[in-house]
Amino acid sequence: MSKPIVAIVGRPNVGKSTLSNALAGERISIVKDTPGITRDRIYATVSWLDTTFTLIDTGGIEPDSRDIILSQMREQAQIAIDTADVIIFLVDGRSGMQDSDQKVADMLRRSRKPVILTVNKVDDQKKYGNDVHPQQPANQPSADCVRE
Ligand SMILES: Nc1nc2c(ncn2[C@@H]2O[C@H](COP(=O)(O)OP(=O)(O)OP(=O)(O)O)[C@@H](O)[C@H]2O)c(=O)[nH]1
Ligand SMILES: [Mg+2]
Repeated sequence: MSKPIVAIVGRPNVGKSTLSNALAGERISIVKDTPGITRDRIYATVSWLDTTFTLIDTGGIEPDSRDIILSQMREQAQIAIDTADVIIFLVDGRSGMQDSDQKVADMLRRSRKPVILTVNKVDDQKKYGNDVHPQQPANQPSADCVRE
């Protein structure tokens, strides 16, 4: 049986490639604090817990742009959506919900595929506190939010 396909989709700069690299365990995608860095579809085979799957990192979707490059990136992301068995819809918890997130959500709804909404950039423990970081029993170190 062929491996299931998981696509990471979202608007630009939300951290799709960072998550993709973390899941793949290697730097397969370029990460930069500039929107529009990933332009194509980037594939990796990932083993996570007991499952092996194909992961696709996609370019950020700019839903309304008529710019030729941005519309080609949107087409590439649509191909990933069409190919995927499951879609990780990545959003940025720091910037909050944007109009383009809603438009990406509409695209994903139309796909009728299973979608996992995933909120990224919530690693600031002071800001997000126990909303996202499980409380640790006293004198036990927290290991859930270590970043390089
Ligand atoms: N604080 C924080 N920053 C993050 C996190 N994930 C990604 N970033 C930063 O966000 C910026 C964009 O990350 P990318 O992974 O390149 O984002 P992307 O969605 O692939 O961007 P495009 O390919 O341009 O659409 C980089 O500066 C990352 O270091 C996170 O969980 N927390
Ligand atoms: Mg990227």
